[in-house]
Amino acid sequence: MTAPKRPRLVVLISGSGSNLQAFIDASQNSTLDAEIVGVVSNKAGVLGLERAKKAHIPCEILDHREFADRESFDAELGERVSSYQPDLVILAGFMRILTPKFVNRFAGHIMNIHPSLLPKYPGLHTHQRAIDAGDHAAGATVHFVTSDLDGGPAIIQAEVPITSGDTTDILASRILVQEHQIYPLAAQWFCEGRLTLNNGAPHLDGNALPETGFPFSTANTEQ
Ligand code: NHR
Ligand code: GAR
Repeated sequence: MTAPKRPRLVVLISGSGSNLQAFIDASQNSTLDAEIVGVVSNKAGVLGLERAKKAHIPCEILDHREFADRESFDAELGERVSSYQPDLVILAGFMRILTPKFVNRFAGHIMNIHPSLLPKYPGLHTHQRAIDAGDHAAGATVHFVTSDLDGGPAIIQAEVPITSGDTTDILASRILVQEHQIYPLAAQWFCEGRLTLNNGAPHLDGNALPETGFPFSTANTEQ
């Protein structure tokens, strides 16, 4: 019997790629039944590219600074991504806002992970903003990407405490532990066909997800 074709993932990065590593690990230990067929970074020299090379994943650099504008960068990025024929595009610490044209090209097939409890703190500097606001909790949210920045429909969300004395670095690493759990899980749901978009609303096993996504329990993953 031939095994069914594994879904094809393309991962876009800009930095250290620890979420990319979580996907590599999950696909190697079969908690994610998908193949990472390509990695594209808009920055040269980042650790994420080394992680891809080590896992023998084709990777390339597309420097946004070499393009006249966002439209022309996104047009080329779209071509590169399409060339891998992906079933799902994963933004993993990818730091360039994508044009509606790019997003529409892969509509329903792009996910992002954002380090906040969306709808709180879309955009940048989320950890500092949560600490400055005196919040007692922070977290991460996986969502489908739309042209509404960090505003696409949520899939899964994990919460962590903020404790007194937390710096942005401490908080960021506490959140990253959760990111590495929930992001490959969301992708696996998608790859299994359990996660669907019905008129823009994410459903898991046919049931509409809450506005803030599936509430991931940290009970058995806390360190
Ligand atoms: N694109 C669209 N259309 N929709 C989303 O939801 C997106 C997106 C592109 C990236 C990730 C997002 C995050 O999770 C993301 C979601 C970059 C910026 C940003 O301001 C904001 C949000 C996100 C990513 N980028 C600056 C820009 O001018 C550059 C900042 C830099 O290079 O350091 O693109 O946080
Ligand atoms: C992660 O915390 C991710 O949620 C965040 O950047 C980090 C990337 O880490 N994403 C954004 O802020 C997107 N604008 P990684 O490169 O180690 O996966």
